[in-house]
Amino acid sequence: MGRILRIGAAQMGPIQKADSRQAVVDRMLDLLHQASEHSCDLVVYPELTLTTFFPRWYMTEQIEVDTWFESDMPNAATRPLFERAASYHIGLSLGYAELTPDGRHFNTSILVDRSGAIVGKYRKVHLPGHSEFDPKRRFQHLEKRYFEPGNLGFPVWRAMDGILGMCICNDRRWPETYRVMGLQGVELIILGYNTPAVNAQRAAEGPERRLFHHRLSLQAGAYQNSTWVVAVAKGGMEDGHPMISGSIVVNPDGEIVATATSEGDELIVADCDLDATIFGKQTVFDFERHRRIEHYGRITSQTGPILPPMT
Ligand code: CDT
Repeated sequence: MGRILRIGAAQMGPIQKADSRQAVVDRMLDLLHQASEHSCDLVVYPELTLTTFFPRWYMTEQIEVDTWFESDMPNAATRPLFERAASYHIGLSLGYAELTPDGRHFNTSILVDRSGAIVGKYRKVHLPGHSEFDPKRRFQHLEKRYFEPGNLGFPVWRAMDGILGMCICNDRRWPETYRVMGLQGVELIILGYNTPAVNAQRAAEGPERRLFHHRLSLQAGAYQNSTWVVAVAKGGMEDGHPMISGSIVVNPDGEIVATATSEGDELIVADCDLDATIFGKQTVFDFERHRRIEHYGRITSQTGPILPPMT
């Protein structure tokens, strides 16, 4: 029979600058209701679910920046979501901009259990983009300006009868993300993303190429660690900026088993058998038997490449 976790990947369409948290939560509640009708166990929402992708805007006043952040979670806007999910007995995960009591800023996601309690928190480690206005780009990507790198590592949690982990958007492009969780036995990785549909520094790189890299990263990460991966977009045309959608669920063989078909709010449902991770973890990716850590030192001792000397 296996350990089936029925996932609702709750893709969101665009959220405009002027949209209120309340309006966004109403849309999230609609998706949650659909998930309850499909008997989902866990609903996954995107990165920075509650607002537009504000790092595309250059801001100089911290007071303005902080309007995009949440000081509490749940808070007045999101409490109805937590309460409704608990009443349905459904777990959830969502991303938001976190402002801590001591004034620190993180790009964060949380895992909430079926009772409405937060059981896990992850803070985005790989922050893409830049920290100062860059006139050479077609648009800005100022995550390095508004967030500091996550300080919690890549933890996993025993939840929902499985071992679950989280990462956020750009993290999905880095093999280290999956492997650190793989080394803790992760069975299902959930993540949200906001990915511009064009490369700000290379106009020829459009949505097809971007979707290819998105799927390539997720499928490789799933296969090489024998884990499920659930990736959920906030996509569509946001404040005049196109973003890819393409939410998918990938099985531990690296195959895509569910895909969003729209660029709007859409729930995709997939039964993830966590026992399907076992075969890969006991054979080709049995880390204990096959990894050769004596050759991996550079992975943690070096950041950029060191080229061989010229002869
Ligand atoms: N939100 C986020 O991390 N977006 C980045 C865009 C960087 S451009 C490759 C992403 O990796 O999708």
